[in-house]
Amino acid sequence: MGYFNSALSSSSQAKDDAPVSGGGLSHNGKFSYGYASSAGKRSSMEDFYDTRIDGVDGETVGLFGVFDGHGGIRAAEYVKKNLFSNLISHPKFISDTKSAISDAYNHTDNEYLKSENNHHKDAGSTASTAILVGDRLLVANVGDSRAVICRGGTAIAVSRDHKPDQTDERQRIEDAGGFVMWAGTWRVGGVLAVSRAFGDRLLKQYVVADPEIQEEKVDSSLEFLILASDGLWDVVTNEEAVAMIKPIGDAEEAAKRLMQEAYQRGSADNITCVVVRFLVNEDTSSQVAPRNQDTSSQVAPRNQGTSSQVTPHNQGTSSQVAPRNQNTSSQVAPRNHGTSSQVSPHN
Ligand SMILES: *[C@@H]1O[C@H](CO)[C@@H](O)[C@H](O)[C@H]1NC(C)=O
Ligand SMILES: CC(=O)N[C@H]1CO[C@H](CO)[C@@H](O)[C@@H]1O
Repeated sequence: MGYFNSALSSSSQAKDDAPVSGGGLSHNGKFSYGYASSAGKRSSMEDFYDTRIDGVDGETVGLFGVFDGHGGIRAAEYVKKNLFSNLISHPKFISDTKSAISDAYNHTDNEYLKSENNHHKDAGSTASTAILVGDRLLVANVGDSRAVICRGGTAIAVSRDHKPDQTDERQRIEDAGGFVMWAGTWRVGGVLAVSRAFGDRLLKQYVVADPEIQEEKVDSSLEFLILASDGLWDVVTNEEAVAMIKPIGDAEEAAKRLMQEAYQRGSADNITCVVVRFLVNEDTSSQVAPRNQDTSSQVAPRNQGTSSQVTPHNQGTSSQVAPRNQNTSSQVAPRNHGTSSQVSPHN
């Protein structure tokens, strides 16, 4: 799988904090996705995201993630570059997806810590990811980014925010010899406001990258999924977010709408939203959808001005907030409005 190579080159830029957005459609016509990301009111950007559609063992798979960094961008950037590659190449990715996800999280965290040696000790990252394999949606989470679905019109959180004041999290930290202390908010060791994360070398015994994973069936009642960093969830409730984008068929427009709303409500943090719309539930029950179909039999999703849209199949649609990988973000998706970039102070 060579689709990650392009993420490595970098160029520097300073910049305005113009938001980026983009999106795409799965080759099998079963889902579309969109993303929108903004540095928000402050100028540095530590949110990253990845959206990919790929084929593994004949299955179309979708991989979506939001990675909110702290203490610098190193951990979030690393996770964005490596987590999904590690996952897709896991031998049990299709047969035992849950274990593969746990392993990939653990492995990616270990490799990150190795690669950083003693630098960037404070860098860490959340990961809120959604993996689509056939009619299964697996949501895995570490930290306080959040996944919410709309099922049958109702907003349902499908991840739990990992905060140090949660009883079981606090217990786990204390059992490992750590402590949780109030310092503006509850913090592990008086320092970190999330109880699980990638990186965070100094707190690693307590702040683990062990994901909680929930599985959802993709059926006719599942309408869409939102993944977002706390820049959204700090100012918009799950119910509000779902109600706001329910009428918006275009996933990119929906992601932008959420980002703009959070910004307008004064979110002071980085804001990154990914929206995945499930298109299986259109009235196609009688229609047989053959696998490996060629384009002539492809189902066209409703509501979507897709005529000019190209399907980024097998394209490693990696996308990124930080402008240092400008060249990758422009190849993300044909609809990418890649309006320049974000500041990403590299240190
Ligand atoms: C994570 O990986 C380390 C090193 O390979 C291993 O010792 C540990 O048991 C793993 N933890 C989990 C939860 O899989
Ligand atoms: C623009 C903005 O809010 N930047 C923030 C992104 O998040 C990091 C970590 O939370 C902050 O340090 C930045 O100021």
